[in-house]
Amino acid sequence: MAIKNTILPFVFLFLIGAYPQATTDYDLWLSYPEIEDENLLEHYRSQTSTIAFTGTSATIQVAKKELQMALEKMLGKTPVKMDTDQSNAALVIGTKHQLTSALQGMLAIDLKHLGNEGFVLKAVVHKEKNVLVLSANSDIGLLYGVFRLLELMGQHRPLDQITLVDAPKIDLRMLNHWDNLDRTVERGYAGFSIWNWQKLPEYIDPRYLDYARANASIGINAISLTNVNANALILTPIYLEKVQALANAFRPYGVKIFLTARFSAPLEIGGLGTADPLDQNVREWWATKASEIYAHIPDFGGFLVKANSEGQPGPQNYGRNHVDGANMLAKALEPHGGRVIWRAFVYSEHDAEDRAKQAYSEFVPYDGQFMDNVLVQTKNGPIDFQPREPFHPMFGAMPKTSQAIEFQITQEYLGFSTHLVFLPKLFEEVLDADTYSKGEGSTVAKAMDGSLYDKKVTGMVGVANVGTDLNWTGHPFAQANWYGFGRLAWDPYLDAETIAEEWLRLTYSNEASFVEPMKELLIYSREAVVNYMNPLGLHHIFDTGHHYGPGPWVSELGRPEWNPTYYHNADEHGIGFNRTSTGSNAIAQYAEPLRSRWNDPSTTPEKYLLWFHHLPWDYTLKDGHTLWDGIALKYQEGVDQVADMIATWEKMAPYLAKERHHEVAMLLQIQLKEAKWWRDACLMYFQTFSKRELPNGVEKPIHTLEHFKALKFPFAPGIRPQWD
Ligand code: BDP
Repeated sequence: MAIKNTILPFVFLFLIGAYPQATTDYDLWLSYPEIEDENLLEHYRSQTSTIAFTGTSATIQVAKKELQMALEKMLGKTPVKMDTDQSNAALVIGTKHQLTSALQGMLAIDLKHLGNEGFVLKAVVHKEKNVLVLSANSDIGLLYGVFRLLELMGQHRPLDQITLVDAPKIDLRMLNHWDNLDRTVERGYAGFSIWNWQKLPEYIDPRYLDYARANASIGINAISLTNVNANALILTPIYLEKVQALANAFRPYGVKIFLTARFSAPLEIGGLGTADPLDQNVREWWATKASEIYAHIPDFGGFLVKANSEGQPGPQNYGRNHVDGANMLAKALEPHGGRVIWRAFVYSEHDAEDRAKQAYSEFVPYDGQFMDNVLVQTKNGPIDFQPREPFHPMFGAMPKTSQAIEFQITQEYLGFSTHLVFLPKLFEEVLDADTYSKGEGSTVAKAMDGSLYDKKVTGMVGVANVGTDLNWTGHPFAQANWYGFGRLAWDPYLDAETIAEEWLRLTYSNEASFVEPMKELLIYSREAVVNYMNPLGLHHIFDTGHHYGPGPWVSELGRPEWNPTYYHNADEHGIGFNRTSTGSNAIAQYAEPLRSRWNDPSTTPEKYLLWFHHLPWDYTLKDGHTLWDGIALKYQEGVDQVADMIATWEKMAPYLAKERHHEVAMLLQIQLKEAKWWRDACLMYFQTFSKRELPNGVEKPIHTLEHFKALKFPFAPGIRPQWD
C-alpha cells in the first residue's frame, strides 16, 4: 500500500509532464501556438474579427474547422464564428462566384490563371474598412488558401498589405508509401505503416485525417498507399473496400489515391495463365479490374508500377517492352480518367553496362510512344537516392513524354531517422541543375513543370517518411523533409532557405535568435552528411541490404552493381568510377557543354569528381591537397559539422521545452558517433589501397578496420523481409 502511494503520484506527474511534449511533435507544423506579441495579436484579431466563409462542401467544412481551431489556438479567441454575410466581414472567404461583385472588382485579378488549385489572398479596403479576401476557383483552392493564411500567421507575417497569388506549378504532387500489407515499411524508419488494414474499412483512425490535413497544408494531392514491390492482394475486393474507405476519408482534403499494381496480378489473383500485356484476356482482365476499382473510388488516381526492376515482374517476362506494359494499363484506365505512373528505375544484372546508364538507354528511345495518361517516374539521380548524385540524364531528354521526378524523403541512404539532414537542400540542388537540353537555363525544374517542353501532365513524387511513431517521422527534424518536399512540389523554384525558415517558425519558434542559427544548421546539414558518408562524388558504399552504415569493402553480392566495390573502384592507383569517354561514357547521356565539362576532371565540379573519374591518389585538388588528403579532410569536415550542429543545438535550449530539446540532443549524439564510424571505417579501408598517412587535422581512428567489417545488423530497420 505504502509503495503504491508513493509511486502513483510520481507516475502521474511523469505522464502529465511528458504528454504535452509528445503531442506537440505529433502536431507537426500545425500546432498553432498562441501568439504573445500584443501588436500582432491586435492586428490578427481585427483582421479576423468577423468572418464570412461561404460554402458547405466537405472540403469547406474541413477548411472552416481548421480555421476555427487555429484562430482559437493562436489568438486565444473563443469561439470563432463564421457566417455568410460579406457586407461587413473583415475576412471574406469564397470562390469567385460566391464573392459580391464589389469584392470581385476589388480583387482585380483574373482568377482564370489560378487553375483548379490556386488561390488569391488580398488585402483590400472596402467601405473604408480593411478587408482580407481569400478566393479561388474551387473549394480545394480555398482550403489551400486557408492553410497558407494560417501558415503566414504562424510565421507572424503582417497581412494588411498582402497580395498573394499562388497556384501549384506541378499537377501531381505525390507521396509514395513503401508500405507492405503486413504493416512493415520498406526503408521506413518511423515505426510501422499507418494503414491499419485489419481495422479498415470500418475503423477510420483519426490519424488518417491528421495525415490528410498535413498533406493538404503543403499542397500534396496524391498518394500511393502500398510498396512499389507490390502485393497483388491490394487489388482484390476485400482490400479495395478498405482502400475505398481511405479514399473517402482523404477526398475532402484533395488527396487522391493511387495503388501499386503488380504486373503479374492477372496470374496471381486473376486465375489467368499469363500476364502478357498483348494478350487479349490480360487486357480485358485489367480493364475489368479498373472498372471495379472506379466503382469503389470514382476519383481513383491510377496505378504506380515497378516492372522488370530488381526482380519485379513486367512486360519483358513476355518478350514485350515498357511501352507495351505501360500502355496496356493506361488503356484500361483511360475511360475513367486514370493514369499510369511507370517507374524508370531499371537496371539488369545481365547487362554489363554501367548501371548509371541503363535507364536512359532503355527509356529515351521510347520518347513519344507512351499514351497521354502515362507518366514516366524517374529518380532524381541515375543510381539510387544517394546523398549526392548529378541529376538523372533522362530529365530534359524525353521532350514528348510526361515525366515525374522521384525523390526519397525517407532517409535510406542518409542516416535513417537518426541523422538530422535537411533534404530540401538536396531537392533544390537537383531542381536547379541545368540540363542544357534546350540551351542554357534548361533546369530540371523547368523540364519537370512543363515550361521547357509541353507536357500533358507533370509530377513530383517523394517516397514517404511517415510511420506510426508518435512524431510521425522518427526524427522530429525529419518532419521538415516532408514539409519541404510538399512546398517544392507546389513550387519547384522555392529556395531551401525560405522553406527552412518557414518550417522552423511554424514548428518551433519565431525568435530570430532561434531561427537564424537553426536555419544555417539546416542548410549545411545536407553537406555534412555528404562529407561524412560520400564526399567528392563517392557513392553507394553503404553496407549491404539494410544500407545502415559504411560497407565499402562489400564485394561478394550476387549482382555486381549491388557491391560498393563496383562504385568506388579503389585500387593502388586511385579511386572513382570512370564514366568519361575513356570509361563507361555515361557523360554522353548529358547535353553539351556538360558532356565536355564532365569529361575532364579539371572542369568537373569537385562534388562530382569521383562520380565521373577514376583518379590517382596524388591527383591535385583545387585547394592544392592531394586527392587522398582531400578525401580524408572531407570526412573529418563532416564530423566537425555534426559537432557544430551539437554546439548550436545546445544554445537553443531556452527556446523549447526541455524534453523536446533533449530528444534532438540525444539523436545528434548518435549522429556524431555514426559520422565518426563512417569516417574511420572508410578511411581505414581506402588506406589499404592508398598506403598513405592520414593528413594533419584528421582524428586517428580508435578501432581497427576488422572491428568495422565485423559489425552486423540483422535487425536494422526498414529492410525488405525478402526479395521476391
Ligand atoms: C532501392 C531500395 C529498394 C527499393 C528500390 C526502388 O533499396 O528497397 O525497392 O530502391 O526504388 O533504393 O524500387
